Amino acid sequence: MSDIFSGSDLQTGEYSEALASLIADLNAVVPEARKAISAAADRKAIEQLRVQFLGKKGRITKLNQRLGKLSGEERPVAGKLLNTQRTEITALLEKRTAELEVRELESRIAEEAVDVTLPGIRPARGGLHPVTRVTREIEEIFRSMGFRLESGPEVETEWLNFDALNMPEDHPARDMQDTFYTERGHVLRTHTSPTQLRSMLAAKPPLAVITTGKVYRHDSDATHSPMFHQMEGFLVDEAISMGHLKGVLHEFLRALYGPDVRTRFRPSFFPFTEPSAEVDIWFEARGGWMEVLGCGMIHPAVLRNGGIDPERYSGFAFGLGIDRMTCIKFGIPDLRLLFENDLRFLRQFQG
Ligand code: 2NL
Repeated sequence: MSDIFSGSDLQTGEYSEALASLIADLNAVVPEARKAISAAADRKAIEQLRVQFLGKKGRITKLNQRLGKLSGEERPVAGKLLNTQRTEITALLEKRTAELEVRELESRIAEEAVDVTLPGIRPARGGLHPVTRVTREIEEIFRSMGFRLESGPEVETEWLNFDALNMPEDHPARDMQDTFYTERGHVLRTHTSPTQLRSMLAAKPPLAVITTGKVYRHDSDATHSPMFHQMEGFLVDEAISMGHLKGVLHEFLRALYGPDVRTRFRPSFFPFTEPSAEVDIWFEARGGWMEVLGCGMIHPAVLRNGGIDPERYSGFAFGLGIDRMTCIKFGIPDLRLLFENDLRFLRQFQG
């Protein structure tokens, strides 16, 4: 509809110079607008074109002002034509705007599209610390033999940590050099034995209990850390002998190191057991015996401190360093590696 004027609207078929030139200009506007609007690339360009053609100082307004120069007869004809052209341009602008909106929406949808067939990002998987793994393994072995697991406080009374275990005031382990003292009469437990005593004091025999946890000693080198992990266990009932001790520990070491493990009991000394022994296992690869735990028959004085009558009951006890056990199991050369939490080290034990 670029040329919609027809002379038949006028009575005479003749019209003025002013009308002729206005009609010519008007008829030129729509094709021009059509071309510009179809080329508009975005809504900002559309807005500029709207101002340029329909705005207060726009092309149509300027043409509108020329109506004043026409005769009363010609004016409505040209006015009608002008309105038609304005409507036409408005429609073109609207159509283009709608097109651009669709295109914008399409490109946004394309941009935001999620390819659900892409493989996901694998979450980093954590793993248990080797000490935790060995702790759980040991706990499970003893649980299967009927021992129950108990835990206790890491700040203990000097009495439970030392005196009750037959380690009197002048015992070398009580030296400030070896033990962390906290408030009066309290220490960071130097072994898990005080928790074992708590178990004795809390229940009557028969008792079969193990304890695992952190213990503290003022010591630090390749084979000693100021905090380390210990596991202890004891069994008290009537007529418990060294034979029961050997049987339980042999079964434990077979479960932990395999059915072919060779064990050796050597006499030793601990203040809280009598007699006392140390247990070695044979390491084929290293061609030697290796000490893995200490044990013995619970000293009668210790049983009494645990509220148990040594005339009626007897029992055995044992203890081992879990960190040392972990190093032996995995061939770790320096105990301190266990406490540095270097992920390059720890990742080797994921599984
Ligand atoms: C070792 C040796 C041992 C015990 C711990 C114990 C506990 C009570 C009574 C008697 Cl309540 N004994 N514990 C006995 C013998 C040895 O540990 O080499 N530990 C790392």
